[in-house]
Amino acid sequence: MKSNWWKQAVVYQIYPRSFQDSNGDGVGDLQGIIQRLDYLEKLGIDVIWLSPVYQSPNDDNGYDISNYYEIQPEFGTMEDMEQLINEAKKRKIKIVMDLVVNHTSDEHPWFIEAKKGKENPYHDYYVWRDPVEGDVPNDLTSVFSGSAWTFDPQLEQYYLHLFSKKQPDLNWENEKMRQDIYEMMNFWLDKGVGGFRMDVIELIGKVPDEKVTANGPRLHEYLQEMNKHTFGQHDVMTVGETNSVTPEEAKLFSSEDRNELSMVFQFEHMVLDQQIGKSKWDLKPLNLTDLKKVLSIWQSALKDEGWNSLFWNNHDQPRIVSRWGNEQEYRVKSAKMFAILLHLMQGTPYIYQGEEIGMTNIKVNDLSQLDDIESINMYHERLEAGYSKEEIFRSINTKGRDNARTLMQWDTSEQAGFTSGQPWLEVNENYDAINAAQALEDTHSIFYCYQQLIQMRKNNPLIVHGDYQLLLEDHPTIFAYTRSYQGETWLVVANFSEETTDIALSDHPTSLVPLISNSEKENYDLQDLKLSPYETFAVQLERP
Ligand code: TEU
Ligand code: CA
Repeated sequence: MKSNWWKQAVVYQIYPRSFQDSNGDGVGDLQGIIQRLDYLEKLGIDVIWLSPVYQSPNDDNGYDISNYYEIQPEFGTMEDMEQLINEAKKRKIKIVMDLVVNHTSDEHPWFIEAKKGKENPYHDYYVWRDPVEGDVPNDLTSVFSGSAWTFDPQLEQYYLHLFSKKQPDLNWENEKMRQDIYEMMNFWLDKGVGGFRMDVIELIGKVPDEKVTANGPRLHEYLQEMNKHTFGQHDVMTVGETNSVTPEEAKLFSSEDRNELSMVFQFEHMVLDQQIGKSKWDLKPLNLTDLKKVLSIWQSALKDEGWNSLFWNNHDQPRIVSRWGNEQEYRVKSAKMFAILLHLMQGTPYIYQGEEIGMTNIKVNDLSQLDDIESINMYHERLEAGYSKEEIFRSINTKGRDNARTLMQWDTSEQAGFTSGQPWLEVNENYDAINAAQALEDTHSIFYCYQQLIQMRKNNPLIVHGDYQLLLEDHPTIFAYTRSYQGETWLVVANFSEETTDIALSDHPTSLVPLISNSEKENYDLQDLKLSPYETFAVQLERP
């Protein structure tokens, strides 16, 4: 029987490389995560989404898997993994694995076999095409720059890779391949994992000859088959990463009666600061009314059918407080604004490591400081295309994925307490002011704002089930909405700007004690609101 427990849950994403090193080799690991479970229990989260920890050559930091059944040695052993699952379980925390099955590493045995010959039984596990007029089969491109096709001179064929050339796409039309994937998923379910985050799962139905990548014709057939043969037999959660999904398509993935997934990550709000029709690197300022409109559409669309995930951050996105808040003067206030706005919406919230202490982007100005293949490939591609280094690094410092991958900042000791050795990536120098130890000491820290929001979700069914209604939709700097459930109504108001904003909200009580806020005010007069920069609060308008 499905309990839909994940509708009340809050998820914390860990990027293991950067979370906590336990053995001084400068790379985060599983024992390091185990050491920090008490911290996560204090925060109050219910689930850890663990970015990939399987064996990988790390071309894309683990999103290129060479063995789904073995733990990456630098992260630890299978025993460490089993210990993490059990130690988390003791704290009522589930471990959700990152399932990367759109592609494998080119060092996976399947691909090594596939390259041996067209007759090899594993050859058809991947997507191979003959040259067309001596060139690539078509103009499909990789997310990481360049063509999505790489030529294998032995086979005299191209293979498809929508990401790096070391990440060959799997051919989901091959039933035996699908069965092997399901067998692997059941291996992890039998270990007691709490579910899966499914990497670029919208791509597994691709039809390369028609240049169809997302939402291919058999996508939902595969997901229903996967559900039936694996997680559908367990009371676990699944979340699909679907970069291009629309609200209507999201219902196809997450409506309960379709027996596919629990929810999906939609990215419509995550592209509002890039020039339309261009790439993430082509920047434009965020327009708040666009953000209000997009998030509200998703709140309403999935109100009765499907389920929302709620996030500002992940390992691919820049830090929200730097991106759309103010990482200097108003860092704490703007970080709390993002937390309150998101966590009082309907859906399952995701906290990315460091978000709960207001970690920021990092400034780089040289290629040697980059780790992420996406940024490095863009650097070379755009330098060749004539972009200036200044333009390139403005884009990378604004949107590069390394911004999210700097070391978790634990305290003011060397390397922010992340490692006793030389870290794999440089630490953000602001760790002396921004770190978990300082946050735990400060009752007004961002950490305790998240802790309060997580506790509110557990104590108030209105947050999970309440109807959402946007207010002042055209207001350029105020983001305000209500949540209503069984006769109770909450009002959430944020001054999403650096200007002091005065507003009057029609005929409401004039003195309301905030349920939560990022200010010291003891009550709010809704008929005469003077909101300081990033000031945010929630009040109860009507009692049940
Ligand atoms: O991301 C999918 C994807 O398209 C990302 O590359 C992301 O949307 C983009 O970088 C934003 O600029 C998933 C994983 O989250 C990512 O870390 C992997 O690199 C990618 O798939 C390939 O596995
Ligand atoms: Ca380590």
